[in-house]
Parts: sequence; C-alpha cells; structure tokens
Amino acid sequence: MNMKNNLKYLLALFAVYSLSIQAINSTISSNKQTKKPNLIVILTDDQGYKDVGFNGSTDIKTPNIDRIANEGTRFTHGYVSYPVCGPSRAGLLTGRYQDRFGFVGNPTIDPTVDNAGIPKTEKNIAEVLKPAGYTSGILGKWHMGTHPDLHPNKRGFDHFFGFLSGGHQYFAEDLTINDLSQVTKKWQWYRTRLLRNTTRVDTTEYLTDELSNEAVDFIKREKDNPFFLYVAYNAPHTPLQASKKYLDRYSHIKNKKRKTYAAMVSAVDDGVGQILLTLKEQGIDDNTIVFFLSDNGGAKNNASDNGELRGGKTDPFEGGVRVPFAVRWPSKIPAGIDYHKAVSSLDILATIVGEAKVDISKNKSLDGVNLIPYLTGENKGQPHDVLFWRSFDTGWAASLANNSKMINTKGNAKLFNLNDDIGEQTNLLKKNNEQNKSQYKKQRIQYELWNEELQDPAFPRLGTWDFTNQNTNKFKKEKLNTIGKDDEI
Ligand SMILES: [Ca+2]
Repeated sequence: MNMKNNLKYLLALFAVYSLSIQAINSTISSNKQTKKPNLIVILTDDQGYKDVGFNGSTDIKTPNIDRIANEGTRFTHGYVSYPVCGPSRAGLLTGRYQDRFGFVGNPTIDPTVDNAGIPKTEKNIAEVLKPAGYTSGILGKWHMGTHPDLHPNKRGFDHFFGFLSGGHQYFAEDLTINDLSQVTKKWQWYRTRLLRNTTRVDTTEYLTDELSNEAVDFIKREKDNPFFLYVAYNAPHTPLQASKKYLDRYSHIKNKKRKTYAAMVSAVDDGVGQILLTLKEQGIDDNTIVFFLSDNGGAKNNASDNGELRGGKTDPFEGGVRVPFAVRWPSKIPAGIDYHKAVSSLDILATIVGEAKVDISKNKSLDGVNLIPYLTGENKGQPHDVLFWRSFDTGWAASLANNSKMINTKGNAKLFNLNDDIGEQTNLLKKNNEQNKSQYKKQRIQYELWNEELQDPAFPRLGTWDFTNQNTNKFKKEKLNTIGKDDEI
C-alpha cells in the first residue's frame, strides 16, 4: 500500500469512525431526551410563608432554597390541601383531596391500628410511579401510619430512612426509645431511634444533616434509574433545636426562639444546596424536577413568620394554607418566573405523571393537574377554577375561586377579595352588597357539592391513644358534621 492509498484508507477509516461517534452521540442524546424525569419533593414542616428569601425574608438567609425559585418558578399563590401536617401530606402524596378517603386529621401513632393512614384503596406517588420503572425513597417524616402494613416499604417506597410519627427530637443522643410500642406518655414518640427501612439504627448527627446526607447518597445511588425522592424534613417543626454550626449564623437575632428557628431553616437550606450540587455532579440536573414547599403555614409555637398573611397552622386563612412553594426543572421550565395563579400541592403527582407519561387511566381521578404546560406558557388558563378546604374536626369550610376566598366557621360567613386584601381583613359580606352575597352563595354551593363527595373520618386521630391499654381500635365514626347549613350572611 503506497502513501496515497494509506491516506485514503485512513480518511475512510476516520469517516466511518466519525459516523459511528455521531450515531453514538445521537443515541445518547435521544436517550437523554426520552428518559423519564426524576422527581424530588423537598417538604419542610410548619415553615412560615415569609421564611424564605424568595418570599422576602430579611433575617433568615436561604440562598439554596432561593435557587429553586430563581432558576425555576416561584409560586406566589401556592397552596396545600390542609393547614396541618398529616392531611396535607396525604393530599400531596395521593394528588387527591384527603377527605375523599376520610383522612381528616393527624392519625394516631398507635402501632396496633391498621387503618390510621392512607387506605390501600388509594395510590401514593411512589405506588403510581413504580410500574413506570421508578425507584422511590422517603427520608424523614412519614406520618402516614405506624402499623407495619402502612410502613413506607409497604406503600411503594423502596427506601426509607426516618421516623413514622409526626415530629421528632433533633439530637442523636435524645433518640433513646427503641419502638413505638414502648411509649408510655405523650410526645415520647419523638424520641424513637431512626429507622432504615424496618431496622432501628443509631445516628450521630443533627437530624436535618442526617436526612440531607441520606438524600445525597440516594441520588448518587439511583442516578441511572428514574427516581422519586421525598425529602420530608421535620424542620422547622417543634421542638426548637439547632446545632451550634447553624446557631452561630444567627447570633445577632436576640429572640431565642426566632434564632433557633432561623438556624433550623438554615440547616434545611444547606441540605437543599447539597441536593442541587449532587444533581449537577451526577449529570442529572436538567432532567430532575425539584419541588420545594412547606406542609402548612407557620405555626404559632415555632416563631415562624407568615408575613402579611392572616393566621397560621390550623387556620382556614391564608397563613394556614398558602405556603412557600417553588419548582425547578432546567430543561423545561424557564428561569426566574413568578407564577401568580393558584396552584396546589395536589398538582405534584399529576405533574410527574403527565411528564413521565404514566398511564393512570385505571386509577381514581386526581384533583391535581400537570403544572408544566402552565409554567411554559403553553396553557394560558388557570390550573384550578376553585380550591377547597374542609376541617371536619373543627368545623370550618373554605374555598378560593379567582382570588375570592369564602370561609365559613360553624355558620359564621366571610368573604375576602385577595386581590386587594391579602391579609383577609375586610369581610365583604359586612358591606351589604348583593354582588358579594351572590358570590358567597355561589362558592358555598360549589363547596356543598364537593363536600358530598367526601368521607367521614376513617380512623382515630392523634390524641385518642389510650396509653394504658392502647385501645384505639374502639374508635367509632363520628356523624358527618353540618358546617354551613345555617349560614348567616
Ligand atoms: Ca406541619
């Protein structure tokens, strides 16, 4: 072979090589495009609406949480389906109003009660995504039942690291109870040792740090699978406890409760930073949808700040149900957008189902919608004509339609226009205006129709556990209440 032929041969070889590389690149790129998106839901507990930088916090710095909003969408009108932990989480996880299946309050943590959680007739996000090839993990607070049959591993989650009840002590040395069956007095369940799946484990670090480290490990381990990671921080729920590392950042805050609360939020923020960094390092940043929100508004006992919003945790007012809420998905959602139409935690399941193209035609119908077309501008409408809230135990009803907020508390009627009264200070029904009365009646009728679809309480709630003989199975169903039948306008 002479030199000319050699050159021809080499050029031909190079052409074949280039074509192969192109083909490989194109296959990789098409795999990337068609790979189902990962979903991470970072949920905080009892965090105030204003206690993130992206909602205007001045004393608490949350640069990492803010990245989710700044590099994605900030929801100014982001709602949860109930202003208390348990029901709110049941709504988020199923994408359905939790009262549809009788989840009206925080479930008892009596481990002998096999129905105090999400019933088997409902599917949570992990269960919905499993047939589509997803691996799911939950870190932190479960609160969806303590009976072995209701354990996260029995409810679609491949990996669980955390605790089953509704709150927890933050320092490892305080986790001394081996099992819920050993609890003899109220709140002692906050001291159970953590569980890795069904095994009790000893830990050494501040709880929020433990959960963040686990999130990093999960992402690294599962990066090649489509995954759902539910990071259910119990911070900044009481007890107010923070480690020195975070307290030192807020030595200038004089109020001790607020200082500790700020430090607890700061620990979560560090965790969010670790999660975002890991996604980038593992090359799955673009293909991962990250939601951040709180499970209800700031509580009265944890020094949280709901800003201009009225009330807080447990209330039908905005301070109870409107929460810090943002989503980031670099490959699809434009950066730095504020979205002002009402969205709900109920939308999270519908969003991943829509984007991962999971067939749920045989499942019960969802109350949430896929938010992505609204966030890309493809759909100019509003995700929800109306959102509803019902508190069976305390007897109030509420709805929101085009920023018109209806509240009824045992017959006491209120109507607010959030467009110019975000603090719900002016009850428009006091103005003796026919238009306002008719708007109220319209929302009440809508509410009653929705209420007809709901169920009575399905299980005993927290506080009904008799510690002496743990006899909550004697729970009897209450009669359906009749809130709002005698509205006085
Ligand atoms: Ca909560």
